[in-house]
Amino acid sequence: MSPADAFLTVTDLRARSLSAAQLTAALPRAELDVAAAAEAVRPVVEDVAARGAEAVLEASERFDGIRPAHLRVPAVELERALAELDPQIRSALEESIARVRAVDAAQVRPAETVEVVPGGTVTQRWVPVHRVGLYVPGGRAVLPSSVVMNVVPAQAAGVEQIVLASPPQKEFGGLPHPTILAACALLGVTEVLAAGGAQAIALLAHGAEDLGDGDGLEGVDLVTGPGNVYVAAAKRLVRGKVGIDAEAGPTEIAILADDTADPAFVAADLISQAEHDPMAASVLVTPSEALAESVEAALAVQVPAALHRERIEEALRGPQSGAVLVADLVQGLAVVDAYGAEHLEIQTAEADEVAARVTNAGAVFVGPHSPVSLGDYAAGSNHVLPTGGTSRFTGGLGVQTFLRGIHVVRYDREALAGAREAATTLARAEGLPAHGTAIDVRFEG
Ligand code: HSO
Ligand code: ZN
Repeated sequence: MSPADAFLTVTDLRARSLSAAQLTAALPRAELDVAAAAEAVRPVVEDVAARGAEAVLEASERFDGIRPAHLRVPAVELERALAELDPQIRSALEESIARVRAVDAAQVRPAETVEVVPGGTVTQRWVPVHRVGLYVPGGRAVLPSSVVMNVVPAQAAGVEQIVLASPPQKEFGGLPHPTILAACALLGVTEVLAAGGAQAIALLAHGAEDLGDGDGLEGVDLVTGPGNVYVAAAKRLVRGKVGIDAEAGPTEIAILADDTADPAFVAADLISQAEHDPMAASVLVTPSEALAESVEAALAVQVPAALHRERIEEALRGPQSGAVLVADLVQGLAVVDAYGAEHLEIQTAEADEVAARVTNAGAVFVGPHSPVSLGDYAAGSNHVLPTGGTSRFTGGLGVQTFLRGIHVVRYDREALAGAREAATTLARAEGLPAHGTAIDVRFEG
């Protein structure tokens, strides 16, 4: 198999027994050099920190080819965008918002109090981040659905101040894309910046004394949202001054499928994410050589008919994509866990049981009728998800991204007496006797 003109290069792991680390090395995945991009964007980020709005405007001229008339989008533009929004797109956005809201409402966490001993409690309070900056890209594709995916969980968490930044578009007079503005208006987001790329991230993090309209911009506490490698690099540079969600890389789909899967569905789903970016990754993992062959045949039919066929072909033929043949679903699960895909589809017999055994993925899509593109828009799940294998240590954007847990400790005298021995012993063991004294002093005299 794998003829010269195949879309997916085949890696055959059937006869190989590999450790998780060896599997990771054997699987297709592109390296994203965020460190190199960080060096490239460092001057821009530092310039914005030093000179504020003027540095952002100069960077926009250089990178977006336009100097926006307003860095802060005027309220009338938001209202106009919503008034002029195609009613069908409006109701689709409303549907998407309602579904994500329904899921996110259930993620809001009440304070939990544990009585550790009588009179001694620890309460975990969940407190929203005060001011957040949400980035919505506007390069190759303009994605108003990403406005929904950033804003809805922040609102559900109770974030008070939301600032959204999206690149100025030449064809819209230096404003962000009107559908992005309309989505902001629909969600009640009023602080919107016409800024993109590294300069937008720097502006959100550092704020500006005067945005060019006589008013300042306060820096945010947390920056979230997807973007290209320069956006990821700028997030890396501002991290520490502010929080960030993740450094997003090109989108990924992995599909674990057996011979019960419909090859046309599998091919369509691989194509759907390849459509984003020539660097997007589409990976099929299957114990069925026959399925791999029929998916390849379906790709040969579907790819040439796609609007973005060149980009899709580049993504599918790239070293980051491929088909992986495994001995069985047990090895298939080891492979998908080692890969830790941003999006993982399970198209196998007993799909629920197989999906329940997955431990590393940004989101899992189960069965033949749960394609990733459903999750991109209208499942109720979030589509801002960890890429590049980072699902090993982080989840996708959600209500919890915007919440901080604060422990509130309340002990009375008796409860403190019960903890005295343990605490003072550990204080002595650590050579920090003043720690012990701070307890003992309460029982002396
Ligand atoms: N699949 C992308 C999100 C997206 N797709 C937005 C279409 N619009 C990353 O999860
Ligand atoms: Zn997508």
